[in-house]
Amino acid sequence: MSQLIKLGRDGDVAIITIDNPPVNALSPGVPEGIRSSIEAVAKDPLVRAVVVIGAGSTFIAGADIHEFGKMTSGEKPFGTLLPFLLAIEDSPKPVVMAIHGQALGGGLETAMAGHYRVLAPSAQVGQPEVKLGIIPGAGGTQRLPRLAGVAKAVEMCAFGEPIKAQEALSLGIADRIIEGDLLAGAVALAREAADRHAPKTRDRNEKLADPDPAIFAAARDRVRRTWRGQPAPLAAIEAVEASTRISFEDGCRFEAKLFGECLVSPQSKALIHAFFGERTVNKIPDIPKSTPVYEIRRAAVIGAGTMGGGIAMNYANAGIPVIVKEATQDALDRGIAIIRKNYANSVQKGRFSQAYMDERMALITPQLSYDGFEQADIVVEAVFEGMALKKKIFAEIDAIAKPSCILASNTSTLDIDEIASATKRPQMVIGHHFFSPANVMRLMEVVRGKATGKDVIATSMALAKRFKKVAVLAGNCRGFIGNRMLGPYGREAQFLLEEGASVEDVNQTIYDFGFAMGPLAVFDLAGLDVGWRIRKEFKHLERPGVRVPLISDRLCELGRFGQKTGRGYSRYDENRKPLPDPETAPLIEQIAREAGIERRVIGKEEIIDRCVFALVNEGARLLGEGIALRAVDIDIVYLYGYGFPAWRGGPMFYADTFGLDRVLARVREFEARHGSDFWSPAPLLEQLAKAGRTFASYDRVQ
Ligand code: T1G
Repeated sequence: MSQLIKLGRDGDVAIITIDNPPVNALSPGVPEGIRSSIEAVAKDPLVRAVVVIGAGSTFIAGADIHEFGKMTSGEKPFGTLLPFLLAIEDSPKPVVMAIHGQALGGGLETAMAGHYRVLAPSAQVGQPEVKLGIIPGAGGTQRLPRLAGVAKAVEMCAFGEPIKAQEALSLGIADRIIEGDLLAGAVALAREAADRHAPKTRDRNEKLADPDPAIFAAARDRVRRTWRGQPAPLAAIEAVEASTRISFEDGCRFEAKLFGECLVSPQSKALIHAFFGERTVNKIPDIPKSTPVYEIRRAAVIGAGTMGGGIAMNYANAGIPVIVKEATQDALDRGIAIIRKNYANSVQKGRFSQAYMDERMALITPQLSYDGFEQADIVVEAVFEGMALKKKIFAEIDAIAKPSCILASNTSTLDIDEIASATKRPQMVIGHHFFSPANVMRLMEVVRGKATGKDVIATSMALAKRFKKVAVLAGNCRGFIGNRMLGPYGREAQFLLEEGASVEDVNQTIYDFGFAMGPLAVFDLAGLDVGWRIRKEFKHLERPGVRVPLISDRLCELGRFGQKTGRGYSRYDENRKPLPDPETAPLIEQIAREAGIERRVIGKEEIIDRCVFALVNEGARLLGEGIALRAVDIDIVYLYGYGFPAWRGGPMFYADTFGLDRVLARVREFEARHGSDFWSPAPLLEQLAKAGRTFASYDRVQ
């Protein structure tokens, strides 16, 4: 019997315990162990019923995702869990599934093969496979509609969100919710059911009759609007729809076919890369899990602007009392009003209750002084992006804050070491770069200065988890990872305009590539004046005679800052809907003429390659410099901070898929045409391409 499965007894009820930490995935040995246990107790006359339960924090979190790569690379054959589940369903003795934590993917499929399911009140069940670019592959699209009905099964399989225990009970997925001792409750039901006929989910067809075709049409429409470029959700709908037309066995065969097609798709490979990437970025080679962290019980934020307000909400949402300091009463009132409005919007949308909002607001203390800062465990500076002002503030808080207080800056571009030089505790200074809106965007760049302590970094990574954010560690350079790469990306978008592409061409092409928004639309959203101020701050770094993008500055000189002024690259109506601006194209033609730039017809492929490979080339450069620990860290930054399509895996993964030799050839082409000031290939890109290697292989040796 595999060590992963333990077989015990409680009188006449057999207890099968799955013990495969950390999440009881259906790794090799687990399905086999459960099956042989079921078959063993079937022959045991003293056993009248069976309970299956997970050890540790959860039931089964699904198939072992690590195994998929081996299947798609041909290292191991496509396995199927179907016979294992039929063995459970056909057990002569009733099988009760006892679920705590999560039953996800193959975990819910296993549970549904049982005859009864009991849930702990906090348990969740779901079919999240589409988030990995696949569909349920072990009968989930056939058994779930039989238990929960067609409409809910379509929603759960096509969109992948888990549901809570109460809803599972009301839908018929769960038979009971057990308050208190889950195992005891499961054993009790098993004993009750021992002499009853055990209902097989596959035979329960009553909920499949006459489904409303609108269910499928509405789901397909929603997929087209919200899951662009991803085939898996449509495949999931097709599979559930099939369950209403064909037999269970044929339905499982059809599901397995669609599952196989999805698993080998580039989208699935990219999404599985992103799944593990999100977990890898947490691991910092020289900062072991045992590194001590500071306890963060009280916080203070300086600046109640867009960023400061959002940052304060993160602390309040994590239950940490937070002071918000501003320089003037007006600014403070404006900032607090925005925080209150953000919470009220969420209450209105039913995301949480008024009571929850009131509790959060009560944790936020607005003020104009530094009173109370001496008790803070962390102070976050979120003021205007100017070095002089930041250094003045860091010197002030350094003098007030207690020695163990972490001093963090939300700067998005400035030198953390120079900011730290304004204090006597550079080891306590770190960058916490949030993304706007800071209470929504999941990414947090944690910027390590040369003196930043490992305990301060470990504390910051742990704090990000409390904020439910994905934190990526970045080295200290101008713009860190994300914004440093955004520079060349934005440059190329503007150069493409100067050379002949239209604003709509560039935005639509990059949108169709899969980004949440085109680059010029993003700049209009963020406000062109933000970049304009930063460029002025770094004017002294411009290289004489080297071409610089001209359009954004010209638009700003005309007061066109983007959405906030109703005009930027595009014009915006009262609902902030972008519209082509008839004055933009002639203005760009004039700028190009004045600069002697020849204009030509530019195709979609060039727009994509110049924007995306500008990201890749700069990414390879900062990876080679060690600013990013791994290529996957760069991918996660772009997925969670810059709207890069997850189903393409991130810029570095995309480059690997495209082939680094072809990427290098394209970069060299652009270098020949546009000069090495912009397109000299990053040494690491050249090195890996020449060696026929990938960024992923580079990560493996890091
Ligand atoms: N397979 C392999 N490893 C897994 C795993 C899985 N299914 N789930 C988690 N891990 C690893 C993860 O990489 C991390 O490793 C550690 O466990 C802790 O995870 C047949 C085909 C369950 C909600 O999509 O959503 O079933 O970094 O940090 O925040 O139809 O993990 O420590 O080395 O995320 O507490 C469907 C995926 C699979 C669920 C827990 N299942 N997992 O979150 O911990 S496809 C899923 C999660 C399938 C069937 C199909 C979350 C979690 P490391 P963690 P957490």
